[in-house]
Amino acid sequence: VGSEMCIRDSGSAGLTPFFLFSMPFCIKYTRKNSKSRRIDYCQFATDILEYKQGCAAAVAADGKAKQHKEETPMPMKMGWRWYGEGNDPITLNDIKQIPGVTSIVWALHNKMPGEIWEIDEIQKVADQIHAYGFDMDVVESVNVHDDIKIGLPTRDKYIENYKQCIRNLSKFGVKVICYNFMPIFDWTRTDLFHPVGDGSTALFYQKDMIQDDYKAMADYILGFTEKYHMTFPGWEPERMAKLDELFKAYAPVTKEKLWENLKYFLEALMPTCRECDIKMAIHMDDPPWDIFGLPRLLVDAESIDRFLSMVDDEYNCLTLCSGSLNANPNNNVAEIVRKHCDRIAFAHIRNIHHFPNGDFSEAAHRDCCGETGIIEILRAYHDGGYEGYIRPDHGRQLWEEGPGNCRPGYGKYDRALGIQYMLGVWDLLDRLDEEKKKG
Ligand code: CS2
Ligand code: MN
Repeated sequence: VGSEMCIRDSGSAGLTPFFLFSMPFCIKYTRKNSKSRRIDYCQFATDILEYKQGCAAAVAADGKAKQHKEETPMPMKMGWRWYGEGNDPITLNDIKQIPGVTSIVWALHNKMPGEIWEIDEIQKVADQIHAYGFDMDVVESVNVHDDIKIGLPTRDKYIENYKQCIRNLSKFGVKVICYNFMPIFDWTRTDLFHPVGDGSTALFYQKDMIQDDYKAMADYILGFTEKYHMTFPGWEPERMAKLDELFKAYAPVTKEKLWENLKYFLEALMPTCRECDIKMAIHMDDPPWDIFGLPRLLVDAESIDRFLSMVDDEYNCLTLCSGSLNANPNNNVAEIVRKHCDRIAFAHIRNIHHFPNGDFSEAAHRDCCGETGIIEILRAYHDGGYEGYIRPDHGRQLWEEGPGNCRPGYGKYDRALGIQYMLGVWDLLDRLDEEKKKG
């Protein structure tokens, strides 16, 4: 850029967030206790906690109460993926303070694929989300049972359960269900906290480490989840404990067979989706190529065309994940948006930085931090009059965020920065359109 971005440094490097925040309290209490002039940091910490709890209670008392100007309503709705109370270090109160977020992207994370999500369980989360004035329109994910992907006779039972989930979710106004159809593994990475070079870390994929040893990769991810008492969706320890069995069960499932099984599943669901007005939005495969001999379907423009025409129904939609698709740098995500804007129910925005040897790292959302083309993608959605849901996908881990206090890819800061970047671009596109209309 021609101009340089500066930040005023008051010399508190290393201690920053807590001390900057506690400064006004320090001054106030130092004066009050001027006899001893002792700064009691424990007291300050307690005060801050109480003060923050007070703020949270005020917001929860009236989720709509805002002291700042009402935000301009946008047709596109900004979401934030939240792992639920007690399961996510980020609170709804934290999320409420990010300008522009209206939708909590949620799930019942304790559910195994194939189980029914019961009304009272959904109600509990709904009460929490609604107390803060958010909608709960998008679920990510209702995971699909392996028997459905493999095409076993037992699949019909699990499809019936899935339909019941759809019906139950519709009672709470849910509009979109994000899911994936990847055999065995969800997203796959070789390093969850890889140094980016500026002090932050990000998810990283080292190509030569994902060859034939699926156990080494699974051990790494599961070692992490065990150590830090965190389970990742799609990496349920119960399923992962039976990896060899799973690989055996998937052995006869060729790519064509997997397509057939996906079609069977969706055709069975479509009438219920229509009845309940809920869109099924498939997530792209991540990374978008076969791994460990397992077929992957949603990998490029051609396969997306095939998917949409295979079940040509307005309730059969996409979760278009820019980062998953662009792990293959030949995939032009903006072009796909332009072609299928009306069938994208949910947009994941993530930027990727590629290395010449095929490795890739996740990057900040700012366009020039990676090669995914974030501005072009946003422009494509804007031109298409996109009215669906959008969320920042993975962010980097910043500042004090690290293993143990942060879900990989789902920290607080970089996703909040990403949202402000995306909305900045979007607001400008709105403004340019308005000016064009005025002439
Ligand atoms: C997500 C996916 O964290 C991520 O990479 O985008 O795990 C996504 O939630 C699932 O594939 C959807 O089922
Ligand atoms: Mn995604």
